[in-house]
Amino acid sequence: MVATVTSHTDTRNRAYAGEGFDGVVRVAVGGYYGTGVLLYDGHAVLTAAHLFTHGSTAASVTFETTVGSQTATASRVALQPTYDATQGNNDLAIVWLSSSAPVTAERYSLYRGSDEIGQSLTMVGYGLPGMGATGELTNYSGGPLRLKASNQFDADAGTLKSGLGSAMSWTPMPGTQLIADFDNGTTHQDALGRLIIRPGTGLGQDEGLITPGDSGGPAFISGQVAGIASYTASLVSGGVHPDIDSVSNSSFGEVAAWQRVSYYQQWIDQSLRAQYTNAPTQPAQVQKAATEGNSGTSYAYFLLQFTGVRSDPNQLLSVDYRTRDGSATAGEDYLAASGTLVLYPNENQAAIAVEIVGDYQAEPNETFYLDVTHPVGGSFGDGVVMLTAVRTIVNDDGAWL
Ligand SMILES: [Ca+2]
Ligand SMILES: [Ca+2]
Ligand SMILES: [Ca+2]
Ligand SMILES: [Ca+2]
Repeated sequence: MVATVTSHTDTRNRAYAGEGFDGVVRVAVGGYYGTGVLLYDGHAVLTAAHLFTHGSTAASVTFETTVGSQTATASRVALQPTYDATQGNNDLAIVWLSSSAPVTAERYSLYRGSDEIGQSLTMVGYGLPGMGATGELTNYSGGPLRLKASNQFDADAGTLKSGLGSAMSWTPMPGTQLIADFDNGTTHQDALGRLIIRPGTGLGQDEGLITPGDSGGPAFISGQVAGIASYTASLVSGGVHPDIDSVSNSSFGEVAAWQRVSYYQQWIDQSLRAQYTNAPTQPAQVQKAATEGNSGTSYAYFLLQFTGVRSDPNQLLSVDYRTRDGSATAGEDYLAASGTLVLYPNENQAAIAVEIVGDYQAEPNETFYLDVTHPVGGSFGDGVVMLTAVRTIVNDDGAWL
């Protein structure tokens, strides 16, 4: 994926296994390919809805991690309910895996802030390689490559539409798509500088843009998923034509759009939670011990409840959470998890799922903790700044001596 400043044969743009991007996957749908990103629950991949517009919903996902390549089939696909193929709006899909993802693949949290514009991003994906000066390599015949590049979110797509009007043939929903341009350091190819006066001539050799096959791939801010690759465009407005070659090919002077994950966090979070099997819905159902299992991962759940009254019914409530080792070790016995749990309007409780790693090794029963901090919109009670719960992983592999 990713058109870059230097050639794809330059290792600077490779996202090799073990470098933090092993949760970025290749998604196959029918005969079409895109990219996706493994979400925090270890069972679902976020990608683009438009991968599913060719008549097939039979999807598979390929991981490349430190233990090699593994392909998992999808058990379920959900397109964003208001996806609009004509306008490219709400272009998101969630693909659930028929089994848990490899434990060697990173799970990623969502970027939940609304301050993306002006921040730099790292894009990763399996699209066609190419170079900014000449565009994507349409005749590329090598195997799929996972590449990475950087850029900066310069504008909301709605701002671009306001500035360009009919020079843009589609109408993005304001606030839902983030735009970056492919700079080569010159003002002439500074597309957003010239089109809507958002000047910036790029990140030098780190700069890049998405290409075909990157659709659905993540744009990370600080290691969290902030955008999902959606489309590119070679824009012309009045006498301004920043594209270096006037061909739509992900070259210098073009722009790209990512669906804005922070805008869609409620749909993503609630879709994931709805697929948790046997999650507790009341305190009496919470299981403080979880049987280890023998392969893949299974969930231990924590239940967060808000028992107060919202000052405003539309207020979002949230807490931060982070696992901590007891006698169990993160990465071996369970997978470390941290993030923000948001309770949306009309929601007063939700489960946090932590993955327990199954194996056949006899061990003692072991414990780990979940620390919950920073309540927003509520409190833990006078003077209480942290809540801690413990879970026991119960050995199921015979006597441990
Ligand atoms: Ca740029
Ligand atoms: Ca620029
Ligand atoms: Ca071009
Ligand atoms: Ca076991």
